[in-house]
Amino acid sequence: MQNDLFNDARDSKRTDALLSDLLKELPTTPASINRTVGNNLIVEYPLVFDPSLSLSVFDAIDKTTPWRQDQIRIAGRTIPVPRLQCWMGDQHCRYAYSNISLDPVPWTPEMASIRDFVNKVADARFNCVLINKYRSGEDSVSWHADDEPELGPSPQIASLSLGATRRFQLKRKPLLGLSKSELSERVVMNLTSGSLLIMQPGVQENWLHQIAKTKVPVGPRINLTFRAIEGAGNGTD
Ligand SMILES: O=C(O)CCC(=O)C(=O)O
Repeated sequence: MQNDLFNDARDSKRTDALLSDLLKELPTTPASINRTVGNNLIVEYPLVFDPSLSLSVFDAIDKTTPWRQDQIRIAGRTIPVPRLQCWMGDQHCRYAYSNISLDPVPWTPEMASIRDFVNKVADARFNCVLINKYRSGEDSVSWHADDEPELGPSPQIASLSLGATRRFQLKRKPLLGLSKSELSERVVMNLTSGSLLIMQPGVQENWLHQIAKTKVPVGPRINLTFRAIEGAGNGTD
């Protein structure tokens, strides 16, 4: 991906300053749509970054993130996680999921500016972020909830998407007492570049989500899921 917004930025320090200035000027109450899923709420901000800024932010993140190719063990086999990722956050934000245990890399100046912006929009104190890069339609994440114990009993999660549009699907967790029709409910949202979703408390307790593989040719996509790990700082280090 290429764009010209930062062409006058001669070095990376200047690029950070430009990005941080641009983000400070953005409205922190952008247009939003409330989407109810069962008794829970997802607030969708379809365009927090315009297309040109989305491209610039994509490029800045892509260049400055120390991407990792993690491996997971499934049924006795070790396979690469089908996306690149990086766990970034305050010093004490250790995180474990699917048998992967992650120590955070420190905030890059670019990601710290984005975190501050997202914290203002969501009125939150996110102190860590899982950065994912889906290189093509072959990359994916299967059904799961962001409900690890370190996120607390009822986490709020913010998800910012950049690059190719991908389908975000939700289905109910198979909880006792749900009817057949509730269990067959599906919600589908197309996550476009520059959009932000705030999954409010309740969503992770009751719903699973996934980004499925697709055979439709799609370009790369970066997704940031901001989280707060309790007792691990207030999102400012
Ligand atoms: O890429 C997305 O939109 C979702 C990412 C996700 O669910 C996760 O990282 O937990």
